Amino acid sequence: MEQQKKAQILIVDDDPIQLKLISNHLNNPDYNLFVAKTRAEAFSVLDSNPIDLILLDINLPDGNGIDICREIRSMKEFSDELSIVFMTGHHSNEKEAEGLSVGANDYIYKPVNPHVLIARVKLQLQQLRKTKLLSHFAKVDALTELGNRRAFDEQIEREIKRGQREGLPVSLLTLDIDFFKPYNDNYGHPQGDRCLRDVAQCIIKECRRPSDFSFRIGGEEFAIILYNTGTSGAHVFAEKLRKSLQECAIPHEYSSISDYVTLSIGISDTRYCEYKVKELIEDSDSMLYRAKQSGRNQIAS
Ligand code: GH3
Ligand code: MG
Ligand code: MG
Ligand code: MG
Repeated sequence: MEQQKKAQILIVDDDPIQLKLISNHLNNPDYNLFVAKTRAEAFSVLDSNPIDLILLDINLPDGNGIDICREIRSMKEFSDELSIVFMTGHHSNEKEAEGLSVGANDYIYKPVNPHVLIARVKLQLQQLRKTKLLSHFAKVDALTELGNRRAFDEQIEREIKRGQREGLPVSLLTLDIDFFKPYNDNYGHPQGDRCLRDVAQCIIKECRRPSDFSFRIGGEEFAIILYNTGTSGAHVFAEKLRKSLQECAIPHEYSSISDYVTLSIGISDTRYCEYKVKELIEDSDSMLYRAKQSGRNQIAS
């Protein structure tokens, strides 16, 4: 079982006594605590740490908690994988309702009771763990552990927008295993699944940069997005991947072109389709078709 990571908790309060008090209550080996006394400090901590939970005061010298909460909820990178709990001396139903309506997960009154604080923090972290697990399963292909079709659709949009913003190319590789139907028909479905996992491992091994993203988008079809890489770079990458699969030497007696499992790869590049998602995917697909038509186990761009 994977060891559970420490929860990262940010406490935001302009009152140093409160900060000390809350920190003491939450002093627990399972928690990693960060503190911030201002809005600016809070965002600086958020920028450079994977925070799970924020305990947020409402009145701060350079802003207020309600606006901070609203701002965080509008930032896509945080989505719902961050829990926000107001912790305030405002004993007002209106304020509490407002806090929850701008996206807070909970609202605690000060002075806090340590038992209540600990219990609520624990509950939030449990909820968060479930949310993260759900979003993992929604985006990961269970067979290969690569991103699934849904993850691909989201990522390609994101990377193309980023490429357009930064003026950098994005390449898309569409890959399809050659003669996989005869493989499956002859070796059986469980062996077919093993083959898909082996090919996926080969892909994972070659995607070395943090800006390389790989997916299984269909039965025996894969996609790789290479950020800041044009067609020629993508070609070098694809050739390395093709060689690497060759070295894996997965036997395939029923392939018409090789004794081993091979891939055909189509490549497209945003510079030829003005950063349009649909066109990029279509181009890559038609290049894959060309690679198949030209004899398989090859790359077309
Ligand atoms: P080509 O060289 O033109 O790509 O031919 P092919 O036989 O690979 O292509 P085709 O699309 O006809 O066959 C795909 C096969 O992939 C059909 C099915 O048997 C198999 N397949 C699809 N999804 C899965 C899966 O999840 N597990 C396994 N084991 N096989 C799958
Ligand atoms: Mg305050
Ligand atoms: Mg196919
Ligand atoms: Mg195929």
